[in-house]
Amino acid sequence: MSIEIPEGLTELLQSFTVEVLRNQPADLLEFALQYFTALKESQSNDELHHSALRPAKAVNFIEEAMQIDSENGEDEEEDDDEEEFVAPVINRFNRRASVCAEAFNPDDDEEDKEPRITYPKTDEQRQRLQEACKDILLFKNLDPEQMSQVLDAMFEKLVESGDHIIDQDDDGDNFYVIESGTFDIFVKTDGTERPVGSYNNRGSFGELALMYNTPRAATIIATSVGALWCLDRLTFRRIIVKNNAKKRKMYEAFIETLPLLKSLEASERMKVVDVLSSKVYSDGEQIIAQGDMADCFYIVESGQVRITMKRSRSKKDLENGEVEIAVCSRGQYFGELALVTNKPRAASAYAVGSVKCLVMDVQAFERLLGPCMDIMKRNIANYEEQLVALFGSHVDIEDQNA
Ligand code: 1OR
Ligand code: 1OR
Repeated sequence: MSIEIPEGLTELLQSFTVEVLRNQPADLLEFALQYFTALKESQSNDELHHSALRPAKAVNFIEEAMQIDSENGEDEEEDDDEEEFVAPVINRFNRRASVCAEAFNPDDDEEDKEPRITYPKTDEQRQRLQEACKDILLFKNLDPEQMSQVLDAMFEKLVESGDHIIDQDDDGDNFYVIESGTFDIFVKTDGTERPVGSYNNRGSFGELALMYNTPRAATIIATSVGALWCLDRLTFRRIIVKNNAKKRKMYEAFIETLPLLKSLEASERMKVVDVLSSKVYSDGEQIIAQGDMADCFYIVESGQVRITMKRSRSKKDLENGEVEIAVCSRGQYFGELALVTNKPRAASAYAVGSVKCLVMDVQAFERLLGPCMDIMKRNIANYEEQLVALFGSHVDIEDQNA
């Protein structure tokens, strides 16, 4: 007995299976319903426009990334056969039929339709990549599916000392995560370029041009051999910028209430939200260790944070161990002192109960919180006074690290 397989059945089921595996839906039936409804709709639309289902084009994703904000929506025809693939079925869950160059609208909550980029990686590469990305603040609020898409899309770039990774005023192509190496940051103002900071074997850069569609705001030059992980503009915008839109909605009201940020314009406060990420700590967990080098600034979102100092060497009557010197609660900040003074952490910080903090890296702190420096410096001056009151004699904050 021979059973005829209807034309298209295999492709249809294959595409559906691929989407199921990619999306891992909790409710398979519901997913199927949505999938086939969307498929039917897209077919009807296509018929309406007299365009039959046809192979979509794969793209050089990096080039596409560069085109995202251009007005040219007709770049569907690429000649490179090697980069061509046959789109299984047009559907709204994954691939769109053509590569069009519309600007990304982060408020667009529709299921994303962008092509997914995957650079195959060995286990060893993936492990290194995960290690490099584990403390990247911009990735902290991503859900596991978004994070896995980001990791898939990243590719490795080895650099030599002296390489210009980014030149100020260029267009933005990639976001970079540092796996290893040291990098200097230069900013040009009025034609004069000056060093404003550096990265030392950790951190990330290159987010601003991609987030705000602006020219590169600084030049980044490698000062050693190094390895970077790059994330193309398109994936960055599709995932990180979309996530930022959610973050803005979540934190806008809270950020408005912070006395520290009062001197910032509303738009500057939103930029602060863009670079903040939320970190959760469990009861007793150490957030900051006295004496460590500093690279983050913290605002308490919920719970309480205990600030402690090690026993002063100059006072014999204190017990060995740590003395509580302050408690920070919702809306208060900590971890600014080491960033302002460029010294190691003056105290330790521990979660009391479950704690949520908004965290910002040192470069963003310096870039965005300049106008808030007066408030912080006034508080720092108070620390010195409190130190005298608590320890009974004048002890310089720096001595605490000895
Ligand atoms: P980008 O896409 O503009 C250059 O490309 C990158 O340098 C930028 O994103 C940031 O990730 C990074 N001002 C501007 N960009 C900076 C700065 C910075 N530091 C790092 N980048 N400032 C220095 C703060 C330590 C402010 C200087 C006035
Ligand atoms: P950091 O970067 O040095 C520890 O990391 C943080 O604890 C520090 O920034 C401050 O944000 C925070 N002295 C020093 N650091 C303090 C103090 C403090 N209070 C909070 N921090 N005080 C004087 C010492 C007795 C405060 C007394 C209320």
